[in-house]
Amino acid sequence: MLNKKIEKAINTQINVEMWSAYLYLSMAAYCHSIGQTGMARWYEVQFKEEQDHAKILFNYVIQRNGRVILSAIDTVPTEWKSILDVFESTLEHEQEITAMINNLFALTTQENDYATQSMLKWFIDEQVEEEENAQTIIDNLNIIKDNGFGIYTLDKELGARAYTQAAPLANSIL
Ligand code: OFO
Repeated sequence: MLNKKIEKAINTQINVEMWSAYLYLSMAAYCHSIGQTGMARWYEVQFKEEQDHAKILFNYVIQRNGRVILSAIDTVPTEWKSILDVFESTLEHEQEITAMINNLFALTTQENDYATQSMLKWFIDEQVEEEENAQTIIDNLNIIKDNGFGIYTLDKELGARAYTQAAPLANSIL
């Protein structure tokens, strides 16, 4: 049985992951609007990954005989100043998510909920990757600056990103 405090915190996190998915879909739309189809594709993969994160938490609550409560997804930004701005916003967002996952992990320590703590380890590792991915693209953009060929090449490279279902969802219908 899932501790009620933890259940509530995971439900909040499910909503945040769905908001993240919506945010990245909005970023994909922005990239399409400025003709960066490879970058849009990168964000479309990100959109799917965020849904996976929500699904992992959804499955976990059910598995522990808890109750999933879905709530409204807030509106998301729709405009950014530049390609660099959109990726900087991504990094900032991921840093906020890392802090939320850390708080959730801290709560499991406080509540002696070791099963939830174990499940959250996947998210802790995932956040390292999420921040690294955004930082690497920002570093590349800072080198490229306004170089058209550089932007073109980066767009092609990011467009090659493929979606892979998150490992904890293996054998899950969701
Ligand atoms: Fe779910 O990790 Fe990004 O937001």
